[in-house]
Amino acid sequence: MSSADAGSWSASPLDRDAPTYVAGHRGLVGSAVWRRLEGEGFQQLLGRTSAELDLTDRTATFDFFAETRPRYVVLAAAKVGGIWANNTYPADFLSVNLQIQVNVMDAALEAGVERLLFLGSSCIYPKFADQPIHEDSLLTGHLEETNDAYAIAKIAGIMQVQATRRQHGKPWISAMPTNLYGPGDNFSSDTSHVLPALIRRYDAAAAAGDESVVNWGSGTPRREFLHVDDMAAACLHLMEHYDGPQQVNVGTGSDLQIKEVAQIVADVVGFEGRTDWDTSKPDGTPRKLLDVSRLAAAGWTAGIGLREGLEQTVAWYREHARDA
Ligand code: GFB
Repeated sequence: MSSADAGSWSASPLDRDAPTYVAGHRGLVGSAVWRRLEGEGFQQLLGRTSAELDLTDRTATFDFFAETRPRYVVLAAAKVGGIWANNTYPADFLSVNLQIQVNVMDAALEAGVERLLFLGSSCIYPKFADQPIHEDSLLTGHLEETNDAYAIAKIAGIMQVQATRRQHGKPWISAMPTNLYGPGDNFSSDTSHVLPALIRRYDAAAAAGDESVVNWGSGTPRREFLHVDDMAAACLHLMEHYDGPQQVNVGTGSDLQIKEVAQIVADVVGFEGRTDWDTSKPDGTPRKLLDVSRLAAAGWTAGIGLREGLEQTVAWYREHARDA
């Protein structure tokens, strides 16, 4: 996969009056992108819920593009989940994500979409990649087993962007976010990522006056967490400044151990009891800190600190999702 061509960076503003489709606009990332674009004055945002448009339905997807003719697309629609969901339903994660990506990108090509941003995940990189992980690490080693199927789907998406650039000359791009969190996340206890799971667990334990909680794994893996509003800002920055085949990492540049993160969540929700660890649950990859120097050199860095972001997310959870 081409890594030698790191692309070019220059200001190339998007037209705020152009029809712009946010695929997955009800999800964690898509809803944040929608808010960001709305705030930036985009006048013709297009969104469809999965009930209105099933993106695994190729004919329906092509019909939607033919009808609405978007000029720009942010491809944030995906089947996502935490370590347990990825490990338990690998065939679904592979198949559904491949179908969504292929249908949206093929339909976007046929409809003449000018600029498209494909969103992947930091799990595309090898399990034991050098840290922090540079974009050049892609396909240099074996993947982490708990999410290899999802990762392969995302790698295929990067390749479809690169192939479309090569064969059709489209300036489409890909971004690879680190672990994301924020308002609108999935807070279910089994299928969610670690932060929403910890928020739900510690918040419930604090409310019930429990003495202890049990988290998954050893607590020793390290993870990097980016607030989804920062991610949305990075998406727009990339679409307006980047043109190249290589995927661009998006993160904060720093990580911490899961047990440290758990302590912060406990503090934020006001839980003062004990934390135990269930080591029969998988740890996943030991570390995946992204090298974000390319994006930083192009003038974008994350602005929301983890504690601040968590306080805001806990407030959102209590208002919107706790009783769901
Ligand atoms: O966020 P998470 O599910 O995903 O888990 P990954 C991160 C770490 O938190 C793992 C631990 O070491 C988990 O064992 N953990 C502790 C918990 N308690 C919990 C809990 O209650 N729930 C969860 N979910 N984790 C995912 C990939 O990997 O990251 C996806 O499976 C995707 O493909 C996503 O790339 C961003 O960071 O391990």
